Amino acid sequence: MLLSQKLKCLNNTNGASGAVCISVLIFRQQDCAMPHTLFISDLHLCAKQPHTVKIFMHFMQQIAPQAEALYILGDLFEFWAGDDDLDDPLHKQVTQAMRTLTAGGTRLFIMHGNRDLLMGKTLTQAASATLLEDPTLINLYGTPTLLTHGDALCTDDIAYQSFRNQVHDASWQQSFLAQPLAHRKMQITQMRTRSENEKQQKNSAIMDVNAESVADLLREYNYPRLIHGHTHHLMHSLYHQDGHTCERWVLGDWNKTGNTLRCDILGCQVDIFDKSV
Ligand code: LP5
Ligand code: MN
Repeated sequence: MLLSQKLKCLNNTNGASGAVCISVLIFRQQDCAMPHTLFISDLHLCAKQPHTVKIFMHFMQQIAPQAEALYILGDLFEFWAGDDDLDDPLHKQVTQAMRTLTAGGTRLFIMHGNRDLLMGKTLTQAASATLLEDPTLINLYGTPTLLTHGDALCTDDIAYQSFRNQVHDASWQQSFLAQPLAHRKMQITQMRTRSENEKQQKNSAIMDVNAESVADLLREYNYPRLIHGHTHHLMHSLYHQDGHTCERWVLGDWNKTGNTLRCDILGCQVDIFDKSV
């Protein structure tokens, strides 16, 4: 059974960026015939969360094959320690599901998140996927659409941005990847613990996107529709920027349910689903 959620948005009357959104839960038949593209992010797949893995497999086998293309906008995995971890049973299962999807004709694109920024060519080849730069501008059924993970927009989170600069440094990545896999995993566990501790000290506004950073990005890319994840705040809003109105879709994380943004020539909508047992 597919549970679908539509987000209806009302424009802000004060002309500020953003909009007021209400969510309406509905049941509906998927219009499988309409060519469409799917977007997901923040699944944080790991062996310790088998339910989420089951939902992902359901999604890959039943929902994604109906799409022309699937874009995974970061944090597919809880963490990615390097492409030499492809033999891990979960990683094998995921890459196999991806290969099956692309063999069926659905194009697959993957973008780095902050958890899996070390995904490389060996993984994308094993998955028959294309690795995207962050951000990437696409033409989505005639609408210019900018895709980003979203963490780069959280510019109020100074501690995170400084961590981000460090781990995005190519030589830092090289020396990290030169260490044994088990050692890397241990360090990542330490980073995760420290990150979770620090997040508890931060207020939630700091960990959200900065409105000015969003505005700058929209301006830089000539006012596209924006789709991103990372904050886990599933929502749709309208940005009124320099006389332009730009749609902004934020993807949700996966846990007990999965969610996907489904876009076609008529527009986008969110679908929320669990695994039909
Ligand atoms: O991911 P999420 O949403 O929980 O939190 C993020 C930010 N945290 C992170 C840290 C990652 O979770 C750690 C795991 C990364 C794995 C892959 C990296 C491989 C690195 C090697 C590459 C060369 O991204 C969190 C934000 C939050 O989003 C919201 O935006 O607030 O940021 C932090 O918590 C960062 C901390 O404030 C500062 C950095 C702590 C880590 C320090 C590492 C110390 C090294 C110890 C081991 C050697
Ligand atoms: Mn993220």
